[in-house]
Amino acid sequence: MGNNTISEELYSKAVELIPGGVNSPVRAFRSVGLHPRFIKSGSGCRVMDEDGNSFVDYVCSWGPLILGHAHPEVLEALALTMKDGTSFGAPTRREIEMAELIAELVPSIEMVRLVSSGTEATMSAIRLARGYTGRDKIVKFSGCYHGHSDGLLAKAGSGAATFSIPDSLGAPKSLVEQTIVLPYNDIESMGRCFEEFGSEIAAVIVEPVAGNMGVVCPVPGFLRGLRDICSKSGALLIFDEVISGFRVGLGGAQELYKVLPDLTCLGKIIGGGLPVGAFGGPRRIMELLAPVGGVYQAGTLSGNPLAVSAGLTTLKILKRDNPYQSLENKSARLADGLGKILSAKGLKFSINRVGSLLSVFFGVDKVNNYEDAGKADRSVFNSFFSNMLERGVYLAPSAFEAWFVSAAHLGADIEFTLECAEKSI
Ligand code: HOZ
Repeated sequence: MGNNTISEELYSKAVELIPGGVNSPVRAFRSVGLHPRFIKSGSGCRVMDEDGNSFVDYVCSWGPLILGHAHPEVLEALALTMKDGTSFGAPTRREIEMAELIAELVPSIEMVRLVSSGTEATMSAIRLARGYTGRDKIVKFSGCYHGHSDGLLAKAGSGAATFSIPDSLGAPKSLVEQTIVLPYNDIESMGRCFEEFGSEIAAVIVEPVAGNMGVVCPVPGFLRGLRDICSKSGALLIFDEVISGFRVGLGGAQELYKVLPDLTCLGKIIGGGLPVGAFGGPRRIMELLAPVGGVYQAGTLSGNPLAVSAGLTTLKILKRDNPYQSLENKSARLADGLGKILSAKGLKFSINRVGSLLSVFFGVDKVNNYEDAGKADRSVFNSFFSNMLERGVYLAPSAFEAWFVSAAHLGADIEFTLECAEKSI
């Protein structure tokens, strides 16, 4: 035990008390054959582990930290809010401000309900869609991940893909049978599905930029096609913008691709690093929620003052500073640099990127869906991952996850990352 690192010692203790030693599977380094680093602190684009190692961080808490770690304005807002108490289970002034700002910035949202996680947002949006349409079936796409509620754990991405459990044990068969799974980016199969089951389908849920099988961009016409088919059949189109919301632009993927869903799910960035999710849409649908309508949905800590304060401050900063062009430039430099390094070494690869969201797939030359992603060479990823970690770059420990660039990553951090990549391939 004497020569172990502090992270190793903490990990051996954690596995005795917490399943797998982690409170969310994606944090385990199992699929890359390592033990997780225990993180002590974060500042800007860097995290520090318990052993005193510092890393340029591209996990950024799996997406929320678009402004980087410990942003001073977010911390100040939290400190001020905290002085008045931490939770009331009653409405507070900032929740209105937050709803107003979300409705202003996200094109399809008129009304919004705050929850505490992305999982809650998608689960509630599906219930609302079923209540609104009076239908039971839903359509999702393989490799998309919409949180861990039963009916959405069918051919799921993220940790479910990383650990080869795309269909979870314990999800009732009768419920999963209501979920139709189709290939991403394949509008023909969607058309065929609707010819057969159209009148039974309540909703189609999709990540408009997929971020949980690595990053997969929508091919031209895919999102528009989904919109048209849903509108024709009366099914609701749900965009899961938990990752893409406020990430690929202020108005999310719906603004970028100019396709409006009926319902939008948000999370990650809107919590500024605290637990928040949200779902929203037009008044005619949203007012079916209790206490106005008959679709029940609730939460003790929904709209929690601290979470709203961190989220609202983050959204205000994004609106004020509009960092998206700068994020685009840095991320393009990173992706181009990585591409040049891989090409010079004669390796086959595909780098998928939308703004500050990107993925590198090794050993394949295009990735348009989950099947393509599954062909990527995981052993090359695993050695790349551990070499990068050794050199001070912290990537998500899975070939099926995205890299997140934040406003706190400076040009020098990108160049450092490229130097490390050059030596790590
Ligand atoms: N969407 C995140 C990873 N792709 C989820 C993070 C988690 O599962 O902990």
